[in-house]
Amino acid sequence: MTRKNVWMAGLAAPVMIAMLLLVAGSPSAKANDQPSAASAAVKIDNFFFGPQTITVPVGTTVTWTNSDDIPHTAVSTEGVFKSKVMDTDEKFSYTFTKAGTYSYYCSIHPKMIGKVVVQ
Ligand SMILES: [Cu+2]
Repeated sequence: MTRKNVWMAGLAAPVMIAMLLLVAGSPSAKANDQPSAASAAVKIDNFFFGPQTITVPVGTTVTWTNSDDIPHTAVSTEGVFKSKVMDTDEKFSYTFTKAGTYSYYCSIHPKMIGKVVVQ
C-alpha cells in the first residue's frame, strides 16, 4: 500500500459511520419509511396522449412526457392544471387530490385530447 492509500483507508471508515449517523438521525429518513405517493405516466407521442384515458387513485401524481418531436401542452378543460409548452423530452406533473374526471387537451393542437379519471 502506498502512503496515500493507507491515509484514504483510515479516513473512509469514520466518514462512512458519520454519514450513516446523519442519515439515521435526519427527519427525512423517517419520511422515507412512509409509503410513497402513487405516480402515473402519460406519454405524448405522434399527436396522441397515451393512454388517452388514465385511471388513478386520489393523491396520484401524473407526469406527462413529450416524446414527440414537436411541442405540446396538457391543459385542463376546466382550468384545473395547465402545463407550459413542453419541448421534446420535457415533462409536466400534476397531483390529483380530488376524485373526479379531468379532461384535458393540447392548447397547440386542440384535437389532441385526454382524460384523467381520479377515484
Ligand atoms: Cu400538441
